[in-house]
Amino acid sequence: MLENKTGMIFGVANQRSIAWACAQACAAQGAKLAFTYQGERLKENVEKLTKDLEGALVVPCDVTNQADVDAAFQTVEKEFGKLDFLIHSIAFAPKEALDGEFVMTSREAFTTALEISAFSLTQLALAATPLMKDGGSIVTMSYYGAEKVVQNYNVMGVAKAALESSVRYLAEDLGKQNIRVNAVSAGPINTLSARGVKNMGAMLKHIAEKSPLRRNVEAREVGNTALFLVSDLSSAITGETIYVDCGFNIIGV
Ligand code: 0WD
Repeated sequence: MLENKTGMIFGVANQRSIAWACAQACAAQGAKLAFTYQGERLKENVEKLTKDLEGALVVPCDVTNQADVDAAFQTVEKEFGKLDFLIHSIAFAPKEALDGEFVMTSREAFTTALEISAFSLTQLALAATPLMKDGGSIVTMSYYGAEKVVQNYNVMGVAKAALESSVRYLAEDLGKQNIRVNAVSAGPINTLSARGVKNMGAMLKHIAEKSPLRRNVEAREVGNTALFLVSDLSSAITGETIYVDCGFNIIGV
């Protein structure tokens, strides 16, 4: 499905990362992939995970550093010549902001969370556009806390609301170049980032009881949806937020 396509994947931290599930789904369909890692602490993880993927590139990229972003895209242009898709699976908020009341969010925590978790999509979309010569597809990861209050999700919910809105504005801007932009709103999955959210265990239990499918989503299922969105099977879908949450979002009382 993705033979002769090249993709860039942001946000692999370890084998549990949603980005890694996306990478596995895309690699299995023949995509050639470039991975970015944030800082030296994650370099070894990403290199080990990707060592058996033929032709995979691994480049550093902390999105708070524009020089890193520029260098990463230059390397991809040099090695791959073009880009067909980009998967953005990055988020961060200081730990203290993910506990207690939202009203206590500091200016610094707000700015950091919004910069890394929301602005980075626009930043990466702008850098990717010149490489998407035959059109392209950009996918990001969101969460239900963007639209409803989820205890302790706090400023990350506000960042995800900004992210989902950015998806719509980017879809309009880039549609003229046949570049599609979509979000996947994933149900909670026990990853490194998720462990930063308090009461994750209780949340997983609640969803397993209340969602229509009576279970939690697996990273593999989010990866498969990302694969659909970067493939030509979704060629008329842009600006959307697609739920991959075992149906939890449709439930009222
Ligand atoms: O329940 C979940 N796990 C859900 C996650 C449900 C719904 C959505 N998501 C979202 C997250 O908010 C995020 O946007 O999916 C995305 C991926 O999250 P993940 O796979 O759950 O978490 P993780 O494996 O930790 O990957 C996120 C990575 C970072 O990992 P750590 O944990 O080291 O912060 O985002 C990257 C980093 O690799 N990251 C950055 N990358 C570049 N520059 C930066 C940065 N400044 N900051 C964080």
